[in-house]
Amino acid sequence: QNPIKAAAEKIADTLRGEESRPQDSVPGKPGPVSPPVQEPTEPVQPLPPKVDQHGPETVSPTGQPTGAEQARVAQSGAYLTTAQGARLYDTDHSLKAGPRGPVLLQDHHLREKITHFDHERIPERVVHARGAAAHGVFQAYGTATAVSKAAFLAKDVETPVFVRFSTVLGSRGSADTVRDTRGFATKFYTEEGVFDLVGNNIPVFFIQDAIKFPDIIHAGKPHPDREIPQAQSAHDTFWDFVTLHTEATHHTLWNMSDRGIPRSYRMMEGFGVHTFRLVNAEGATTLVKFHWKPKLGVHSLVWEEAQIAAGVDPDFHRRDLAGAIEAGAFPQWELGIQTFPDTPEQNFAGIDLLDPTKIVPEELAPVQPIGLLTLNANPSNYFAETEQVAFHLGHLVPGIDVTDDPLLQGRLFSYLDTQLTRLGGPNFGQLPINRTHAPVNDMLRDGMHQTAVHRGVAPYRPNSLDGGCPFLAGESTGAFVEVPAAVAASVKERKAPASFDDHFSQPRLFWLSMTPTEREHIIAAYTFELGKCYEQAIKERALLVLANIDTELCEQVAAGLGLPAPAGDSRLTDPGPSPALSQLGQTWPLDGRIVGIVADANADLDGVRSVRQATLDAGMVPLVIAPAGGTLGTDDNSVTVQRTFATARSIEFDTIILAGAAAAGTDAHGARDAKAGDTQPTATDPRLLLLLNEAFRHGKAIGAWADADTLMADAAIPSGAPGVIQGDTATSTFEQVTQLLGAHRVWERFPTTV
Ligand code: HDE
Repeated sequence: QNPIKAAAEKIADTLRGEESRPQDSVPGKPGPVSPPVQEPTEPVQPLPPKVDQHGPETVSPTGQPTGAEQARVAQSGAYLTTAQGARLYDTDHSLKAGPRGPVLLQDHHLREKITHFDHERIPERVVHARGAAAHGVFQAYGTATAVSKAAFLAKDVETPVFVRFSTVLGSRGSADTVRDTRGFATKFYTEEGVFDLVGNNIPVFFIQDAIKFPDIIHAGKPHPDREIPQAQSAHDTFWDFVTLHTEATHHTLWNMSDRGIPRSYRMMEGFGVHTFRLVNAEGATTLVKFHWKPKLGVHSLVWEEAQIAAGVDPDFHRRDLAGAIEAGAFPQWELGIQTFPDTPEQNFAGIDLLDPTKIVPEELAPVQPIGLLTLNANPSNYFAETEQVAFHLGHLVPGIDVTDDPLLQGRLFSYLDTQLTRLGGPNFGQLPINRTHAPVNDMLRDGMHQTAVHRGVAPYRPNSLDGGCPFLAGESTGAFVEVPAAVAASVKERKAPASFDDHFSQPRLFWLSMTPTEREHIIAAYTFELGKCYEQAIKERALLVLANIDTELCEQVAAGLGLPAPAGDSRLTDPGPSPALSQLGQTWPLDGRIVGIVADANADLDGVRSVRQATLDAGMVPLVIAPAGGTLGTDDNSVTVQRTFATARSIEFDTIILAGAAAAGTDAHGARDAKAGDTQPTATDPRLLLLLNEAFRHGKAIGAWADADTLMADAAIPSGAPGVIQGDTATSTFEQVTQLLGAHRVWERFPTTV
């Protein structure tokens, strides 16, 4: 058989059938990790779509695949065709008058191919353009039924979800690890219709009124003249605005904290930000704030890592999410609610619940878990799913309603409006990723990109010609009925309530809740960002703002900028800390963490194999790093190299373990310097020293099971430094390193200057 034809048929088979998929490795319900964690970047058969990928219509309510419907629609049959299905025999040459002749206008395939390509792009999101997403399932605990009648919150109900994470400021091709807020938007395909929870990883916002949104975004985006800097807040217009508009102080402080540079989307909290109103089956209402709590804990990069990653691996977060899911280390979050009585004041413990620049400390209103989110499948097509998904706060289900938060109210308008431009018309709800899983019977008709074939003659109500169909539902038949919340009689005016005026007490609460290490990072972040501003007046104004938060913060940043600190504000109060705001001090699961094992041909390869296995057994990913690629050891018992000194950079690893002789630093010379027949050890490869030095400065555990003193000294790692393990055996080294990993970093090494 013709080999090309055979290959084409094989691809077609893969696209067609579930049979070729290994059933035991199909991502399924939340539960034990399956399949065992593997290196995410190793190519895994079958050809796409792979077992970790699903289209929106291939996932059942329980997250199980239901068939490759999506692939069949877009790609059926083994042969390349035109859009009309005519089979093609050549797609490499345009139709010409002779081999050297002019191209003929009648070449439909040429024109169709180029024309479609010319129109492949759609406008990127005006904010949150850069994103990564995954499919999953939400399993309700049933604990919310006392406060909400939403069907998907009832005990053990499983609802398919699609979650898109994003950065706010950067363009679609910008780097993942910039200092910014992250979006955390979740689409629940419930049986009562779609519910979208469109949140961020920071619980407060820059502004209190939607009318200020264009201002903050224009200030944060690149300067309009030269269009620099990309995806950064470290520039004059951003700091100009946030220092003049002091309601931005709280969010800016969170951005300057470690929350602005998450380690992974899997390790971020999510917040609904606004207060929402829940309604139970009896019609009683409760005000709530939504929280997503990651099972892996809340972890961050250090600033130097974030900067290195932006160059070395701009897709750092996107890769991490897809890789973890592909490896079977499914990320999980608990959804929780803080509940508040729905009183006319809409105020709790003196905090205005309609002010989106305020949190309610968890110590005052604990977060009560109501369900578990598991992301268990990667999208099959970035554009069709991640790019075309359209979230909207107005996508509500019975049991969940909005409040009068002026920021929320403006958002209710904005999302539909922007999607009309971005997705080219009013029918984007028919795109597979946006389609509800509930029956639809609307009277919306026609428009650009209409793909539904509506029947009947009477798309209006009342009608008799279609027998009065469709009918109106009532509350007992599942209608979404707005809560008849009272609106205080008032006059029309452009004003904010007096309770929105306090812009500093909660930033101070945040600052006072930080550990010394976290404070050091905040000081460094302000010093960096303001140091990138040109205008002296902006820096001085920023220091005045900081003086209203904390005297030490202001003085330290002023010292870094080389400016006098303005006098501290004598009215600073001590609201007391909220320990829940700090990221430090706990021990967290290790799922999906990356263990770098440095080895060379002379290393203790049995030890390397045992550390690899122990890493896999612990649900982590081992990556062997060697001077050059290929394998180490003899053919029948070799170790595969996954990273070389040229491709490994410390940011990728949560810990570095040096194997046997490699640890001595005598033979870990680079492929770059090595020559065939070398017998004498050469100097240690500077890239290995850099790897170790960076891992050390970034607070990562380092282990070795041979004498590594010289190597450590060469890498400027002080002898006896915390978190540097000199083990006797591979196993004991691994065990000690693992103990340290649970705390995320070796915090005793901070404060440093990174
Ligand atoms: Fe958004 N926001 N936003 N936002 N937002 C958009 O909608 C807007 C705000 C958030 O992955 C846009 O479809 C206004 C707060 C996320 O597709 C746009 C205001 C929070 C995403 C828009 C806000 C968010 C968006 C751009 C002030 C956290 C990405 C493209 C009133 C609670 C969703 C789009 C995705 C996207 C408007 C404030 C979160 C322009 C006017 C507060 C996660 O409609």
